[in-house]
Amino acid sequence: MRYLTAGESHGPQLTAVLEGVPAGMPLSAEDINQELARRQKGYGRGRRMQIEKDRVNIAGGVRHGKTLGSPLALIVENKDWTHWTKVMGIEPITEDEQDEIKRKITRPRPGHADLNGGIKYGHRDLRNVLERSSARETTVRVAAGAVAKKLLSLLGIKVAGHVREIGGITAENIQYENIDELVETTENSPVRCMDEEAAQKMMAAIDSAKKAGDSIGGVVEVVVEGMPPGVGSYVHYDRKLDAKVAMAIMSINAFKGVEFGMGFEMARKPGSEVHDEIAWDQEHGYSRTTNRLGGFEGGMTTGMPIVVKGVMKPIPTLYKPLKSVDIDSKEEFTASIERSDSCAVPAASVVAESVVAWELANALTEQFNSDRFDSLRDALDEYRRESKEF
Ligand code: EPS
Repeated sequence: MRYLTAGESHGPQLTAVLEGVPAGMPLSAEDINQELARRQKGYGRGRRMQIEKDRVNIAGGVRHGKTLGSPLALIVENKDWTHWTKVMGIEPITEDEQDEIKRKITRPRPGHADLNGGIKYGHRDLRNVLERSSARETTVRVAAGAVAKKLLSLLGIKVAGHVREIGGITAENIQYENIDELVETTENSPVRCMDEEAAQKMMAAIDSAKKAGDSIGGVVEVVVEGMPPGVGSYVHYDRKLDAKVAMAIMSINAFKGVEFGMGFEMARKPGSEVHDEIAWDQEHGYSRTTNRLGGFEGGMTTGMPIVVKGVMKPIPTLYKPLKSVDIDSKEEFTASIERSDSCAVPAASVVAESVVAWELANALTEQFNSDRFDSLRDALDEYRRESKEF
C-alpha cells in the first residue's frame, strides 16, 4: 500500500490518494470522520481548530460500504479557504494585485521549513513554503491512517496513541490492563494522558506557555496489540519494519526522535536487563516474559505489543518571535507572527497512531495475499496458527 497527499493549509482542500487497500473491506466515511474529530481535539490548539470541522468526502475506491481494490480518493475541505480565496487563489495575478494582497512573507521563522524551502524552490514569498509544510497536512494522513486502522481492527489488531510528556511534565502513573482501557481513559483526557494528576499540570504548563507567547513540545507513545510475530524482515535494511515505523514517526511535522520499548535507556543497562526472555505455552504459543524491546527483534515483530515513542519539539511559530533575517533587505528582524497552536502534542498522538497503523497495515498486505480482504484475513489466521505451533 502507498499514499500521497496534496493540498495547502489555506487552499481549498486536502486530498489523499491511497493505493493497494485490499478489495472487499468494509469502510464508511464515519470510520474516517471519527479519527479526524479525534485529531482536532486537544488542549492547546489555536483558533484555526474552531473554524475547521474536518469531514471526509470519499471520492473514489468505495462502493456500497466496501473497498473496490481501486485507489481511494479522500478529500477534506478547508473551511478557512473562504477567508483565503484571494491570497491563495489559483489563477495568475498582476504585480498590482500582488501588492494589494500583501500577505507576502519575507521573514523566515526559526525552526520552520520557511528559509530552507525558499532557498530550495526559489520562493521569494515564503508563504509558498509554509502553506504546504504546515501540519494541516496531517489531517489527510489521519484519514489514510483511519483506513489502515480499520483494516487492522478487522484483523484483531488494536492501535492506541497517548501522551507521556508535555513541557517537562511526565506522566508517572501509566497502568492499564489492556489497550481498551488505555483508549477509554485517554479519550476522556483533554491532553490524551493516562495520569490525571500529570494531565492537570500539563494543562497548566500549556496555559503558561500561551500566556508567555511561547510553545511547548512533548513525548507521545503508540501501543499496538495483536500483531503476529515475524512481520517485517531482517534480510535487507529497507525491509526492517521497525525502521519503517521510525521513519513514519520522524515524518510527522516537528518530530525529532524515536524510541522503541525502553529506548535510549538501553544504553545504560547490561544485556541481561535489556533482552526479553522467551517462553511458550499451549494457549498463546511463543511470548516474551518482558517487553523491553518494544515488540521488535531483527526488524520483525515479536508478537508482543509494539511500543514506540516519538518526541515533538515545541511548535516553532511563536507569538514571542525569535530573531531572523528578512530575505529581501537582509536586515535582522523578529520573525513573522502566524496564528498557531501553543501545544499540539495531544493531536500529534493521533497522527502518530495513524502513521504507525499505516506502516503495519502495509507490512501485512506485503507479506500476505492481499488483493482481497477475505484472503488476507484467512492467510493471517493460518499464519497465526502455524506460528503458535512452530
Ligand atoms: C499550523 C498553524 C495553524 C494550525 C495548523 C498548523 O494553522 P493556521 O495558520 O491556519 O492557524 O492550526 O494546524 C491545522 C490547521 C490543523 O488542522 O492541524 C502550522 O503552521 O503548522
